Amino acid sequence: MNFRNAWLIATLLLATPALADTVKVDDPWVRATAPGQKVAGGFMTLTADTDMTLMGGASPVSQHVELHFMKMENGVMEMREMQEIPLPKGQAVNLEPGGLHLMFIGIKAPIKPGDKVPLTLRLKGKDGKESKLQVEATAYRGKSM
Ligand SMILES: [Cu+2]
Repeated sequence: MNFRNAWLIATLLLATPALADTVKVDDPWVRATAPGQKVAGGFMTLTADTDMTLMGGASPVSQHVELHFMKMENGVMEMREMQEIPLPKGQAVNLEPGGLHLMFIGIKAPIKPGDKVPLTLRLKGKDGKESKLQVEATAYRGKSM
């Protein structure tokens, strides 16, 4: 997806009043890790029914869960941490390999294919109210976009 457009739309929608605070999570998955691997990417599609912001996450399988994005810059793939990811009302935001994603940092034990990985997403509504969303992500060794 085009991140620049996503940010622009998020800005344009700021004037819309908030009604409910729910986020639909589609196809959450985590990339299974090789022995000794300390990080893993987490992916899913998030659709908020009102303007929301993804503030971060937590999981028992890792020390931290960070928000990241990958971007080609001068032919080099760069990964950066984001403080938050806007979830504009009604718009599917894809967390996917090569784009926005969650990063499990400090994996405590190898994540095997088929494992169910519990994940808590931290969300913020437009009124500033924070909420948590429980997600169960399935582990795959590799999965196409
Ligand atoms: Cu990352």
